[in-house]
Amino acid sequence: MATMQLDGLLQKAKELEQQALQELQALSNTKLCEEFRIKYLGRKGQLAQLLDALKVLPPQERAAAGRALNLLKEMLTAELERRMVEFARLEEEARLRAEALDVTLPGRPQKLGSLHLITQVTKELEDIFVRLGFEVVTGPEVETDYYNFEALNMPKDHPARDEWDSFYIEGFEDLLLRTHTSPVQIRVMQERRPPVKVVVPGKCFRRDATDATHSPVFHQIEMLWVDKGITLAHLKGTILAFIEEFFGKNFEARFVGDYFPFTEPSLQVHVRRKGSPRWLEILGAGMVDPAVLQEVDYDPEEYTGFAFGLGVERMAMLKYGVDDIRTFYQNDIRFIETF
Ligand code: FA5
Repeated sequence: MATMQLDGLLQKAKELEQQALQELQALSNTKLCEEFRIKYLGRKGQLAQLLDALKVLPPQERAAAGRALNLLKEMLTAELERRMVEFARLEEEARLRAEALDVTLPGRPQKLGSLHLITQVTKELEDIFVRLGFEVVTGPEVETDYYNFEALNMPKDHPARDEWDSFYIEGFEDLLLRTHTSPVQIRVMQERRPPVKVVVPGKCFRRDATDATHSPVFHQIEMLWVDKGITLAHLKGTILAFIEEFFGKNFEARFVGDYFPFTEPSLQVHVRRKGSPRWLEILGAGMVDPAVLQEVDYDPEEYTGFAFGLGVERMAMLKYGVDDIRTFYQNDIRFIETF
């Protein structure tokens, strides 16, 4: 009985060998090789099933049959491996051929991007201020109530806060998107002793109704100069100098009285193209209020200073004849490519 089983098993092994070798010859790619491996050599494959059947043989026969099956397994594995390597090489070659770049083809020019007009104008203004001896610094766009209002002489119930209708951060009643770049004045003065001479470019956010000259997100450049003996004459001289440098001789400026809790006196500046009936307000300015200097432990008896915050979009509108501030944000490629 046992001999019958041995014979039967060896016969099956022979058939398996013939069939497997035939299939091996027919293989044509690595995917089929893998299917072959699973079918014959896998954990539940045909050879494994034969090896399993060894268990019923008496021990003395089991060894000889086991050796024969293992030899068969080694032979098929080696043969399969040889074919796998061959197909892998062919497939890699085909892939490289398919991905090959023809470096002799003529080039197709790609359009380069350019800086947005607002970025260009910000850089142009920064350059002017750097030439006038100012250092460029930046501050956070998400601010605390303290820096945006309180340290600028606007306690919680101050009516001037209504001027800057704010976006608060949900869940943090003390945090808001800064409504102007002035909070950076405080941050800088807290860190440094005078003289301080800085400009601060950055985004500002207000719940302003959108119209031709107002956007809920816009850009300001803040300027602050604190030292001994700074007067209103420095303020006017600096403003007139950078306006002429930026706009050239075809524009004119006028100073108009204003009110800011953190400057005294305060004023605003309007600019127009000479001959145009329309003035546009470009900045708010003033002499730094003594209360603000005290807040950062500067002695107002010893030091004075001036500051202003100018609207970058408004500067760009005037210089480049853009009638509506919304044009900057509509991303019309014809507008963007003009500059
Ligand atoms: C201020 O923001 C003050 N922090 C300026 C300042 C700084 C005064 C330092 C004194 C000392 P005001 O709200 O006026 O001021 O804004 C200044 C400029 O920002 C305006 O003249 C205008 O050019 C621009 N601006 C204000 N709101 C908008 C808006 N919604 N869209 C576009 N530009 C704006």
